Amino acid sequence: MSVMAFDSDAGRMAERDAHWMAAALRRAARNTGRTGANPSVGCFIVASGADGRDAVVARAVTAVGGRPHAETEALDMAGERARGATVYVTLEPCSHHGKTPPCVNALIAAGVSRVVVSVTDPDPRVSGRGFALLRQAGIEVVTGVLEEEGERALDAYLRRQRQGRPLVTLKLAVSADGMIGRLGDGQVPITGPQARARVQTWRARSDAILIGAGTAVADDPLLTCRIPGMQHRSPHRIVLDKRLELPVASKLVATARDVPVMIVTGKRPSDAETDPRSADAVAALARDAARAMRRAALEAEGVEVVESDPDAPATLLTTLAARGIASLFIEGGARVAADFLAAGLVDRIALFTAPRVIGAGGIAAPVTRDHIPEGFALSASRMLGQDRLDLYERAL
Ligand code: AOF
Ligand code: ZN
Repeated sequence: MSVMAFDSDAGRMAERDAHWMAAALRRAARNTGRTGANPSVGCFIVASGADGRDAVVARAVTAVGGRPHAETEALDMAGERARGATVYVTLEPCSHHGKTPPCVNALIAAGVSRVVVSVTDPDPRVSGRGFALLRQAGIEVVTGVLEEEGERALDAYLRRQRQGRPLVTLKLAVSADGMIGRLGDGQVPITGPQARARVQTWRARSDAILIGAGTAVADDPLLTCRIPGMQHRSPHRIVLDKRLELPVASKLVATARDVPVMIVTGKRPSDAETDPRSADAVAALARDAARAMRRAALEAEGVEVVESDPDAPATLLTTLAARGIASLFIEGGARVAADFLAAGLVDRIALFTAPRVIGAGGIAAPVTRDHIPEGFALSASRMLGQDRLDLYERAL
């Protein structure tokens, strides 16, 4: 049990609330990217001891997979010690009967006296109702504590709830001469080991990674998180593959039973309009048959094939959000990056610039430090070994 002393002065209350909310936010970060369609929420239950000191009686985070919710976990841990205590929670407690009963009911039944929250839940089943029910039960409710930090911690969930699409981060590794690779050369190493390790931790925190078929075929990447102890945190891998070109022998397909692979492909072209006896129609039928066989072969290996127009990034993002994907990490190549940027659907750019020179035959990067798309502002920079990392964010 950790103990912390505070001035009894009422003016120190805000400071105390901010202190415990910061602790709840740190706890929430533990399961970011691991709670499925549910946000990772942190919860601390703090009781005042007779000596006026705060004592933590429970700390919890939304469980892996999204349930139980943080508050019910914390209340279970606290037991009778929750009575009269203050509950710090990073998101408004839920008021709906979903896959689990409402957290507000559990908080009321436990007899807590105060609930301090960072962010109001935009889920239409909750949104303000959680606060109202707690207040009706005579519980003091304080909202908006460390709200900016809370919004940042829940950014992917909030984006999905408010805009119906995932938060999109575009990662690019660019050589000193502004290239992302070399035509026909497969994977060309651009960044060093520290930058690559950083990319793998981002993979672990994302719900899904997306690449284009060109990159999937040329590079034959695995796209998993291989940091020791974090291998189980690899996200879903998505390939935009209009013509179903991903080889059954690729590393992605070979590992599809361990880490899910989704192929997004175009709808089958309509077979109307042409004369069914024409050469065009016969060729189209042959193409359809070959495609159906490739699809069956991929599905037999455990790959999920989804039909959505790969040239319409907005539609694709809506499809992904409906499947519970709240954070998407785009890893290549140039065409996919350019398409998402042009559609205004990139929220953050993680740009690595390496000292290595690619030279002749290079594939030009759609973004470099000298050519940052309009609307993005630099939010952080650092060196990782020899490579420079610049993070850019789109102003909301
Ligand atoms: C909480 N605490 O830890 C989380 C909450 O499908 P269900 O029943 O699990 O409900 C999902 C919704 O619950 C989700 O959209 C969000 O509103 C809320 N998530 N709420 O009280 C938690 N993860
Ligand atoms: Zn809940």
